[in-house]
Order: sequence, then C-alpha cells, then structure tokens
Amino acid sequence: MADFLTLGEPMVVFATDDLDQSLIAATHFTKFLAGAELNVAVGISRLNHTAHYVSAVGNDPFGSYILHQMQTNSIQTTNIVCDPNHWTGFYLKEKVSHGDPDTYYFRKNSAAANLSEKVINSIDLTAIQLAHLSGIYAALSSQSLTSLKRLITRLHKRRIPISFDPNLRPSLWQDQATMITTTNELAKNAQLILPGINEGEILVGSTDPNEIADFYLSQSDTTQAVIVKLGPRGAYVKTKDGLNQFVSGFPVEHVVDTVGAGDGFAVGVLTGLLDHLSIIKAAQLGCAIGALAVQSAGDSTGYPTRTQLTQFLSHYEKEFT
Ligand code: KDG
Repeated sequence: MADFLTLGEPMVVFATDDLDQSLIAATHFTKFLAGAELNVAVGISRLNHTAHYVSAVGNDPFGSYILHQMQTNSIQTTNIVCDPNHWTGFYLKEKVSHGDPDTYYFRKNSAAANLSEKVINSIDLTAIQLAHLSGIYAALSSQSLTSLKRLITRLHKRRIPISFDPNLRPSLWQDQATMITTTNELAKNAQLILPGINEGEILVGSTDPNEIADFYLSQSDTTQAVIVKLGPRGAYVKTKDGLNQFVSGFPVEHVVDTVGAGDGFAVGVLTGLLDHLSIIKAAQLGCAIGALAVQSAGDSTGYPTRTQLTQFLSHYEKEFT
C-alpha cells in the first residue's frame, strides 16, 4: 500500500442535534473530527493506504481529541506539532433538511495557522507517492501560505505528484480577488485539480465544466488532469492527453449532511490513483464515496472501508479493481 501526504488545519466540529435549528437557537450538539485535508487523510487511511498528515494542534482538549482520532484512524502523527501558545480550531455546523448547512468558525490564529516552515523542512518525503493540498490552508494566515509554498517546492524537487482542491472558503480570505488569484496560482503547481462546479464559476467565470477544465489545463504545463465535481450529477474528467468524459453520480435517497462530500470525492479519486486505476475509474470511486459521505452527519463519518466500498459498488455492478 502506498504512502500519501497532506497538510491542513485539523478541527473539531459541533453539529447541532436538532433538525433545522439555527446555530443561535441550538442547545445540543454532537462532536466530530473535521478539517478538509484531515478528512481526506481519514478516508485514504480507511482504504488501507498510509496517510501522513502535517499540522499543529494546541495543548488543549480539542488537540488531544484530534490526536486520539488520528490514532484511531491509523493516520501517521509524526508530523504533528503540539503548540502550547495557540489553540486548536473548531467550528459549529447546522443540521438541515435541505441544502448546505450554515457553519461558523472559531479558528483565527490557531495552532495550525502558525505552523512554521521548520516543520515543513523536517518532513521525511522519502516514501510519499502522492500529496494532496487545498486552498483552505493557504487562506489561514501569511505563515500558512508560506509553509504551503515551501511544501510545494519540496514536493516538486522530489517529483511527487500533487492534487489540489480549491476548497473555497470566502470567509477565510481578506477579499474575493486575493482568493481567486492565490488559488489559481497555487493550482498551477498541481498535476491534478479538483474544482467543484460552483468554485469553477468563481475562479474561472464559467459554468461549463469543459471550459473550467481547459482553463486549468492551459494555465500550466504541470497540470495533467482536471476533474470538475458536479455534485449529485457526478463529475467531468478532462486530461492533457485528450481524454474527456462525464462520470455519473450515484443516487442517494436521503441526504443527511453535504459537508465532507467533496473531500470524500477526493478520497475516491486519490485512492484510485494510488491503486493504479484509470482516471475514469478513480472518478467513479470519487462519486461513490461522495454519495456515501452525504448519508452521515460527521464530516468524515460516512467514508467507507474497502469492504464497505466494494459492497456499495456491487449494487451498481461496478468493480473496485
Ligand atoms: O470540506 C469539509 C470541511 O469544510 C470541514 O471539515 C471543515 O475544514 C473545514 C473548513 O475549512 O471548512
């Protein structure tokens, strides 16, 4: 099984227990693990690859909870720093019957936002075969952007392929123009880019998945493939060597929570690539895990084991090999 690496901000999320209650009115919450890149590490590890996660937590109960959850999910903690001077971030999330839930962050100046380049320089990249980065980490602070860029330089030196999810979080950026410019500049460093269709509209100014893919394929020689996430409709795959194809989504009867579906999609795609499947099969796995993810309340709770994924796919007569 292959070694995978990601860098991000781990968080705790408190999800409201009562349906359609606002964050202001809610009185009961359930605690889960969160953080987009950590979600991906959880999913990759559940599918038996070795996930290395780089970050920092505070010396507080949330930090201890995150470390414990990482161990439970067999994620490597070697590159986690415990920072006594900053807190671990957390956020609140609604439980809604329709659409995306409202969220509220408590993460400014967190331990992860203060992770130094020294930590990045000390990561052992020897065994890493694929790295996953996202725009969230770039938005946290000038320090986090510097650390992210330093990691990109190190990954490029070792020719380790990078996948990049824009993961736009407008509330974390100082303004929309900076968000767009910085995200698109970072995307140039990735072999694979995974924008959502709504993100493509903001970043590229088009709602046509083919135009979004063309924008990223033409802006950098490094980028070899773009997979545009289309939500329940599936995904659109386009590669530099001429492949372009829609991949259908899987039907979901009851959506519980959409948060974490995009990271679940990344889990499927990246696992497919680590398993040396074709990019189309990888995108199908992405759609499958996205569909499983929306059926559970926690951000990464619904991500499957290999057995669960095989069972799910067998309903649709799709193979996982
Ligand atoms: O993609 C899921 C994330 O949105 C969630 O886990 C929290 O990392 C998070 C963020 O910044 O929104």
